[in-house]
Amino acid sequence: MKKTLITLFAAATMLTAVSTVQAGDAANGKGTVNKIDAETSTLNISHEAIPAIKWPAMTMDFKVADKKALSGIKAGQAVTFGLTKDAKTGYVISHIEPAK
Ligand SMILES: [Cu+2]
Repeated sequence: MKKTLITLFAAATMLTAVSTVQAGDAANGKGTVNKIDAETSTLNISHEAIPAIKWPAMTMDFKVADKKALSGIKAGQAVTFGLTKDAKTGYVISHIEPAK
């Protein structure tokens, strides 16, 4: 029984991890990665409009909150991502996944 509960919990955690909408996100976006700079944790993304924060479509640099978010992301890839607002640096990518 205990094992079943642990398995269920792990599955629920994984579902949360792959979801594009996460608690704490200010907005979610869609776009294409142009360039990745792992050293500075910066991505250049051409993103679609993000109505939640009144952004038109544009090409810009984003910082990722955690470098680990970059694993599995490649230049040229279509992605979905979440943004959180950092008091100092503005919007940063909280999570990013290849678009489905
Ligand atoms: Cu932008």
